[in-house]
Amino acid sequence: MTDARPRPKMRTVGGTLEAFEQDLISNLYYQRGTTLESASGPDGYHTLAVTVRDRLVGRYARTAAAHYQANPRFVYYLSAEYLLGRQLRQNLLYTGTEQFVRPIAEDLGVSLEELEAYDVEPGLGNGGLGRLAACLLDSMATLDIPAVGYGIRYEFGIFKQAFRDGAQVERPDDWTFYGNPWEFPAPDDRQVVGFYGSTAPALDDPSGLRRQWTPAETVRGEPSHMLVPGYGTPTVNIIRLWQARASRESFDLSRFGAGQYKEAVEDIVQAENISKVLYPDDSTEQGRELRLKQQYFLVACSLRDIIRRYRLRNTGWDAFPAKVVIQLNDTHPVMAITELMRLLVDEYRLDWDLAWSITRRTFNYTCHTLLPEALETWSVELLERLLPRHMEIIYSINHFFLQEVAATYPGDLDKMRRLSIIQEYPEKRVRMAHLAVVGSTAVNGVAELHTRLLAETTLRDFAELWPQKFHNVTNGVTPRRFVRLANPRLSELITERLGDEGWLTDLERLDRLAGAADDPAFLERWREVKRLNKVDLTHQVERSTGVVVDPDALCDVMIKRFHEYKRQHLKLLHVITLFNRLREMPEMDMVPRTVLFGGKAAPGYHAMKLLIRLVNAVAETVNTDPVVSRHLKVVLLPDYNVSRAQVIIPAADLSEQISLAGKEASGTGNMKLALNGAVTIGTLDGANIEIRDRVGAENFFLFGLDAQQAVDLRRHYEPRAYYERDPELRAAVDAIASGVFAKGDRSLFAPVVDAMLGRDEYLALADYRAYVECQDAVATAWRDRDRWTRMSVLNAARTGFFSSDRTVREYCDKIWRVDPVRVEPD
Ligand code: CRA
Repeated sequence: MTDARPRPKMRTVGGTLEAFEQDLISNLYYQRGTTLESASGPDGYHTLAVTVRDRLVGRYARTAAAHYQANPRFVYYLSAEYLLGRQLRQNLLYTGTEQFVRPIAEDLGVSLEELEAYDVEPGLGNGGLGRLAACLLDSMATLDIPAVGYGIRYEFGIFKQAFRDGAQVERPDDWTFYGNPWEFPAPDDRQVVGFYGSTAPALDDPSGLRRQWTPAETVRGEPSHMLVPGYGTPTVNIIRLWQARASRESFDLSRFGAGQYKEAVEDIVQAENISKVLYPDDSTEQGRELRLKQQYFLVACSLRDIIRRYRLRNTGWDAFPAKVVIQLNDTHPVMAITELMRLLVDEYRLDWDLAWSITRRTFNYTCHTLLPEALETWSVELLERLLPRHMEIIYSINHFFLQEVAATYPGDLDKMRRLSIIQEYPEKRVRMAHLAVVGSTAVNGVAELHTRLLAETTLRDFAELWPQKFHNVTNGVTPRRFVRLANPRLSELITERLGDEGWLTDLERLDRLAGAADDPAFLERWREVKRLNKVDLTHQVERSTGVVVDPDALCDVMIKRFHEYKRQHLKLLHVITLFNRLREMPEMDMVPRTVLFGGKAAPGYHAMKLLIRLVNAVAETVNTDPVVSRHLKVVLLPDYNVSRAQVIIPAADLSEQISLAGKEASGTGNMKLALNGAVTIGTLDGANIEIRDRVGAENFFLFGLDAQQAVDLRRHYEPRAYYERDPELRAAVDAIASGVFAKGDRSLFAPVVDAMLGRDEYLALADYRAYVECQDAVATAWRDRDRWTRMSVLNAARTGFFSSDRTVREYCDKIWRVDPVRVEPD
């Protein structure tokens, strides 16, 4: 793994253009076994990828050496999801080799864009939580924090979304079809994990707390890692992904010999299914055995690896919490708490109290939701079967915890019942969030409002019991991917204005742009950047949907998973209102708009799949109406993912963040859009509040109920009253009911109407009038070009706080207490 090439003088591992070209040709020859004359597209891509990747390997080796030398406290980030985005451009940027590729590619007669078409993004996550994990890892590396991310190498990532007759169809995401040049297998570090079986008392343990588990089934976890380079630093961390493999004995040779081909590989299939697919549900649980298996597989492999790494430089267990801090990304990896207890007590023979003290000091938990249905629980019956020893450990943890509770609140049985890790009714289940809080040092929410509501509602009893455990760490996003890579034009303009690229690692420097918001020449250039980005987006929209949109129209975007609480249906009611207005008054002078939706619905989430159909149906009706389509276009861009986000976000004028207040934990798309100069229309929810505080109320379109008002209204809410009172709302709902968007079929979208007029769970009708009026104010503001551009500039200038570098610094200060380790420069 040594890098024998001459060392460049700059802080880039790029070397010279000639050396890069030489390496390319030699990699093509020796790695792909082909020549320039006969290379295919994938050959070209793969060769470029490994040539760039190799420039990171030297840095990685030096990082590992520096970490070994320093023996620091490490952050281990455990997450069931990572949405890393495409790797090629990122790594060209981080290695400083971007500059070489264009001239070389030109020489060779291919374009970077052609090669990039083969750069598949690993879709190992659903949405915000998975992308947050990737942003935090990017920032940890950039800040030289010794860290390892652990996750699962799903064979199939988040499904690919297509539309057939407007309905979502899901196709498997075979992301490694062409191989994954960014990944290094590490077979020597494989682990074995057990499932099922039985437990028995340990002979020499009078306390009865140590027991022996004999699993009935074992599976191998094979790791590979992807490199996570820091920006502007030689640090390269890794993310280690586990893939399930059957143990070699699983192949039944005798059955195969007897012609029983299916039966012969049955065990293999069963074992390898564990890492087969990412569960494509966002915030709701399916309660499936395989999912629990996945979760345990991830934590069991990762903990063994963490202990292996710890033991490279340390002996004994006393120092473990000083050297290891494990961050649990939501509840999916929370079984790690019980697994560490099992390892320490049963296998390393520590006594219970010491093991518990070590465990509690090692873990921290980030909660990402407020929705009760998203709080994971597992049935005791399933746990007893799949992980019998872990269930016993949970009972013991709960027993000691409830003793603590009883001592604090003597006689308060209600309190005990509410705090217990075990839910008793209607069936016995393990509350993973409770286990997480009990077993962690710190618990954090992901935006100020979220943290406050967690402490007041969802985790209230815990916040009363242990107030000092609760922290807020507002989410952030990496400016490298979401500004520099996604929006090179804006980045150049910013760099020119600020004098250097320092803002990319110190994002609050963007505030110096605020002065430029009054400079007409600057505003003109800002607008020009936006326009060019919108032209790019227009091409993408036309390519993937055939719809032609006007780059000068207001680009109004709502990009996020389809979920009722996010209220895509409220946006749709607004769209239909504009449609109705134009139909009624064809001559009206309406601000031209392109409304762009992007997002997937969980395959089993029928209400949202129907809403997707409705969005597509409305789009079709609007876009083909000769009058309406002159002012309004509606597009649902298929297969929204990180790569598409990178095209949409730089082009957006208006950012839709319209969840019902009190439901969106934070949101991170809101931050990405504001940083790229989109103005937000939003409710007082999640991080919207903090965005508004920073950009100023005059640069943010606020509407709707706040969290408290929403709770109060919910108690006596009657959506029909709003429908009856407001003619425009009635017309919009009636339009859906009438079948105009379904070729006259009144039944197709009836469930959408029924949900709105029936319960309207997320109070869309209550917020409708305020929302439409706010959108009218948006249109008025848009007509004043300079006013709008000023708002746009100020949104970017004042949202530097939302860099994930700041988020990571806060985790370091409040929770992790880790120090950076400097790596020898190139
Ligand atoms: N769905 C929240 O809903 C938040 C991200 C990242 C979510 C978002 O509001 O920005 O996490 N929660 O913190 C989640 O996945 C399991 O809960 C999300 O992405």
